[in-house]
Amino acid sequence: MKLHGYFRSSATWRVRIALALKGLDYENVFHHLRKGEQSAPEYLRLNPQGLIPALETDDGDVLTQSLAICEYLDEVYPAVPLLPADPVLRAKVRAFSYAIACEIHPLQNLKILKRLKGLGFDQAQTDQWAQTVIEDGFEACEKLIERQDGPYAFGGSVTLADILLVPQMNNARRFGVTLRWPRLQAIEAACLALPAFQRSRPEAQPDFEV
Ligand SMILES: N[C@@H](CCC(=O)N[C@@H](CS)C(=O)NCC(=O)O)C(=O)O
Repeated sequence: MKLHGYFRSSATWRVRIALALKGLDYENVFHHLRKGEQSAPEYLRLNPQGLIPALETDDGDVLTQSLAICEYLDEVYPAVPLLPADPVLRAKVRAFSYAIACEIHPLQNLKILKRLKGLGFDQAQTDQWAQTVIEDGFEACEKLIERQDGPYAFGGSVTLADILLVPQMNNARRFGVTLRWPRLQAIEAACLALPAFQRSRPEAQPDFEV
Protein backbone atom coordinates (compact mmCIF):
# COMPACT_ATOMS: atom_id res chain seq x y z
CA MET A 1 0.00 0.00 0.00
CA LYS A 2 1.04 3.60 -0.57
CA LEU A 3 -0.08 6.37 1.77
CA HIS A 4 -0.16 9.84 0.25
CA GLY A 5 0.21 12.29 3.10
CA TYR A 6 2.09 15.00 4.94
CA PHE A 7 3.60 14.84 8.42
CA ARG A 8 1.40 17.61 9.87
CA SER A 9 -1.87 16.56 8.25
CA SER A 10 -4.18 15.36 10.97
CA ALA A 11 -6.32 13.44 8.47
CA THR A 12 -3.20 11.55 7.31
CA TRP A 13 -2.22 11.00 10.93
CA ARG A 14 -5.52 9.16 11.53
CA VAL A 15 -4.66 6.68 8.78
CA ARG A 16 -1.09 6.29 10.04
CA ILE A 17 -2.48 5.31 13.47
CA ALA A 18 -4.90 2.78 11.96
CA LEU A 19 -2.11 1.23 9.86
CA ALA A 20 0.22 1.11 12.86
CA LEU A 21 -2.40 -0.42 15.19
CA LYS A 22 -2.97 -3.15 12.64
CA GLY A 23 0.76 -3.66 12.07
CA LEU A 24 0.50 -3.04 8.32
CA ASP A 25 3.47 -2.09 6.13
CA TYR A 26 3.15 0.71 3.61
CA GLU A 27 5.15 3.14 1.54
CA ASN A 28 4.90 6.90 2.14
CA VAL A 29 4.42 9.45 -0.63
CA PHE A 30 4.74 12.96 0.73
CA HIS A 31 2.88 16.02 -0.54
CA HIS A 32 3.96 19.32 1.00
CA LEU A 33 0.73 21.11 1.92
CA ARG A 34 2.27 24.53 2.52
CA LYS A 35 3.80 24.37 -0.98
CA GLY A 36 0.38 23.45 -2.43
CA GLU A 37 1.47 20.03 -3.69
CA GLN A 38 -2.00 18.62 -2.93
CA SER A 39 -3.24 20.66 -5.91
CA ALA A 40 -0.65 19.33 -8.40
CA PRO A 41 -2.29 17.73 -11.47
CA GLU A 42 -0.69 14.32 -10.76
CA TYR A 43 -2.18 14.29 -7.27
CA LEU A 44 -5.58 15.57 -8.42
CA ARG A 45 -5.75 12.49 -10.63
CA LEU A 46 -5.68 10.43 -7.41
CA ASN A 47 -7.93 12.69 -5.36
CA PRO A 48 -9.91 15.29 -7.31
CA GLN A 49 -10.70 17.00 -3.97
CA GLY A 50 -7.06 18.04 -3.62
CA LEU A 51 -7.00 16.81 -0.04
CA ILE A 52 -4.74 14.33 1.64
CA PRO A 53 -4.63 11.51 2.57
CA ALA A 54 -5.17 9.03 -0.23
CA LEU A 55 -4.35 5.35 0.05
CA GLU A 56 -3.33 3.21 -2.91
CA THR A 57 -4.29 -0.34 -2.01
CA ASP A 58 -2.35 -3.49 -2.87
CA ASP A 59 -4.86 -4.04 -5.69
CA GLY A 60 -4.21 -0.59 -7.17
CA ASP A 61 -7.44 1.04 -6.02
CA VAL A 62 -7.21 4.60 -4.74
CA LEU A 63 -9.16 5.41 -1.58
CA THR A 64 -9.78 8.89 -0.22
CA GLN A 65 -11.35 10.34 2.96
CA SER A 66 -9.53 9.23 6.09
CA LEU A 67 -12.60 7.72 7.80
CA ALA A 68 -13.48 5.67 4.73
CA ILE A 69 -9.85 4.52 4.58
CA CYS A 70 -9.81 3.55 8.28
CA GLU A 71 -13.05 1.59 7.87
CA TYR A 72 -11.69 -0.10 4.72
CA LEU A 73 -8.58 -1.16 6.67
CA ASP A 74 -10.79 -2.42 9.48
CA GLU A 75 -12.87 -4.53 7.12
CA VAL A 76 -9.97 -5.98 5.14
CA TYR A 77 -7.63 -6.42 8.13
CA PRO A 78 -10.03 -7.19 10.99
CA ALA A 79 -7.36 -8.08 13.57
CA VAL A 80 -7.22 -5.27 16.16
CA PRO A 81 -10.74 -3.96 15.40
CA LEU A 82 -11.28 -0.21 15.35
CA LEU A 83 -15.05 -0.38 15.91
CA PRO A 84 -16.91 -2.21 18.69
CA ALA A 85 -19.09 -5.19 17.79
CA ASP A 86 -22.15 -3.80 19.60
CA PRO A 87 -24.24 -1.74 17.11
CA VAL A 88 -25.19 0.96 19.63
CA LEU A 89 -21.62 1.44 20.82
CA ARG A 90 -20.41 1.36 17.21
CA ALA A 91 -22.84 4.17 16.34
CA LYS A 92 -21.59 6.16 19.34
CA VAL A 93 -17.96 5.69 18.33
CA ARG A 94 -18.82 6.85 14.81
CA ALA A 95 -20.79 9.84 16.14
CA PHE A 96 -17.82 10.98 18.26
CA SER A 97 -15.50 10.48 15.27
CA TYR A 98 -17.79 12.46 12.95
CA ALA A 99 -18.08 15.24 15.53
CA ILE A 100 -14.35 15.79 14.96
CA ALA A 101 -14.05 14.83 11.29
CA CYS A 102 -17.20 16.60 10.04
CA GLU A 103 -17.81 19.44 12.48
CA ILE A 104 -14.42 20.57 13.82
CA HIS A 105 -11.61 19.71 11.44
CA PRO A 106 -13.12 20.96 8.14
CA LEU A 107 -13.77 24.42 9.64
CA GLN A 108 -10.13 24.89 10.67
CA ASN A 109 -8.59 23.31 7.59
CA LEU A 110 -5.88 25.10 5.64
CA LYS A 111 -8.07 26.00 2.69
CA ILE A 112 -10.78 27.53 4.90
CA LEU A 113 -8.24 29.60 6.82
CA LYS A 114 -6.78 30.77 3.50
CA ARG A 115 -10.26 31.80 2.34
CA LEU A 116 -10.84 33.73 5.55
CA LYS A 117 -7.56 35.56 4.97
CA GLY A 118 -8.72 36.27 1.42
CA LEU A 119 -11.83 37.88 2.92
CA GLY A 120 -9.68 40.18 5.04
CA PHE A 121 -9.09 38.23 8.27
CA ASP A 122 -5.61 38.74 9.74
CA GLN A 123 -3.58 35.99 11.46
CA ALA A 124 -5.02 36.75 14.92
CA GLN A 125 -8.58 36.59 13.59
CA THR A 126 -8.07 33.29 11.75
CA ASP A 127 -6.45 31.82 14.88
CA GLN A 128 -9.43 33.04 16.91
CA TRP A 129 -11.80 31.41 14.40
CA ALA A 130 -9.97 28.07 14.65
CA GLN A 131 -9.80 28.26 18.44
CA THR A 132 -13.56 28.86 18.74
CA VAL A 133 -14.40 26.01 16.37
CA ILE A 134 -12.18 23.61 18.32
CA GLU A 135 -13.35 24.80 21.75
CA ASP A 136 -17.04 24.43 20.86
CA GLY A 137 -16.39 21.01 19.35
CA PHE A 138 -14.32 19.71 22.25
CA GLU A 139 -16.91 20.95 24.76
CA ALA A 140 -19.41 18.62 23.07
CA CYS A 141 -16.91 15.77 22.66
CA GLU A 142 -16.13 15.79 26.40
CA LYS A 143 -19.87 15.41 27.12
CA LEU A 144 -20.42 12.75 24.45
CA ILE A 145 -18.21 10.34 26.39
CA GLU A 146 -18.90 11.38 29.98
CA ARG A 147 -20.64 8.07 30.75
CA GLN A 148 -18.00 5.89 29.06
CA ASP A 149 -15.24 4.13 30.98
CA GLY A 150 -11.58 4.79 30.18
CA PRO A 151 -8.77 4.73 29.63
CA TYR A 152 -9.75 5.24 26.00
CA ALA A 153 -12.77 7.15 24.70
CA PHE A 154 -14.99 4.07 24.69
CA GLY A 155 -13.54 1.74 27.31
CA GLY A 156 -10.52 -0.51 27.45
CA SER A 157 -9.82 -0.81 23.71
CA VAL A 158 -8.70 1.81 21.24
CA THR A 159 -11.38 2.70 18.70
CA LEU A 160 -11.81 5.04 15.76
CA ALA A 161 -12.81 7.72 18.29
CA ASP A 162 -9.30 7.76 19.79
CA ILE A 163 -7.77 7.79 16.31
CA LEU A 164 -9.72 10.97 15.56
CA LEU A 165 -9.13 12.62 18.93
CA VAL A 166 -5.33 12.49 19.22
CA PRO A 167 -4.49 14.40 16.00
CA GLN A 168 -7.22 16.96 16.75
CA MET A 169 -5.71 17.61 20.20
CA ASN A 170 -2.49 18.47 18.40
CA ASN A 171 -4.38 20.87 16.11
CA ALA A 172 -5.85 22.49 19.22
CA ARG A 173 -2.35 23.14 20.59
CA ARG A 174 -1.13 24.48 17.24
CA PHE A 175 -3.91 27.07 17.26
CA GLY A 176 -3.20 28.06 20.87
CA VAL A 177 -6.30 26.52 22.47
CA THR A 178 -6.00 26.20 26.26
CA LEU A 179 -6.88 22.58 26.92
CA ARG A 180 -9.52 22.30 29.65
CA TRP A 181 -11.15 18.93 28.99
CA PRO A 182 -9.80 16.43 31.57
CA ARG A 183 -11.33 13.37 29.94
CA LEU A 184 -10.05 14.22 26.44
CA GLN A 185 -6.59 14.97 27.86
CA ALA A 186 -6.50 11.69 29.81
CA ILE A 187 -7.49 9.74 26.67
CA GLU A 188 -4.76 11.46 24.67
CA ALA A 189 -2.17 10.55 27.34
CA ALA A 190 -3.34 6.92 27.39
CA CYS A 191 -3.14 6.70 23.58
CA LEU A 192 0.28 8.34 23.36
CA ALA A 193 1.62 5.69 25.73
CA LEU A 194 1.02 3.12 22.97
CA PRO A 195 3.79 2.44 20.41
CA ALA A 196 1.36 2.66 17.45
CA PHE A 197 0.41 6.21 18.42
CA GLN A 198 4.03 7.16 19.17
CA ARG A 199 5.21 5.98 15.75
CA SER A 200 2.44 7.90 14.01
CA ARG A 201 3.21 11.34 15.51
CA PRO A 202 4.20 14.08 13.04
CA GLU A 203 7.61 14.39 14.73
CA ALA A 204 8.33 10.74 13.95
CA GLN A 205 7.72 11.09 10.18
CA PRO A 206 10.54 11.30 7.61
CA ASP A 207 9.14 14.53 6.08
CA PHE A 208 8.91 16.30 9.48
CA GLU A 209 10.02 19.94 9.52
CA VAL A 210 9.99 22.44 12.37
N1 LIG B 1 -12.39 14.84 5.33
C1 LIG B 1 -11.09 14.65 4.76
C2 LIG B 1 -10.23 15.84 5.12
C3 LIG B 1 -8.92 15.83 4.40
C4 LIG B 1 -8.19 17.13 4.63
O1 LIG B 1 -8.81 18.17 4.89
N2 LIG B 1 -6.87 17.08 4.54
C5 LIG B 1 -6.12 18.30 4.74
C6 LIG B 1 -4.88 18.02 5.55
S1 LIG B 1 -5.30 17.49 7.20
C7 LIG B 1 -5.70 18.86 3.41
O2 LIG B 1 -5.35 18.13 2.51
N3 LIG B 1 -5.75 20.19 3.31
C8 LIG B 1 -5.34 20.85 2.12
C9 LIG B 1 -5.99 22.18 1.97
O3 LIG B 1 -6.77 22.57 2.83
O4 LIG B 1 -5.69 22.81 0.96
C10 LIG B 1 -10.46 13.36 5.30
O5 LIG B 1 -10.83 12.98 6.40
O6 LIG B 1 -9.63 12.75 4.61
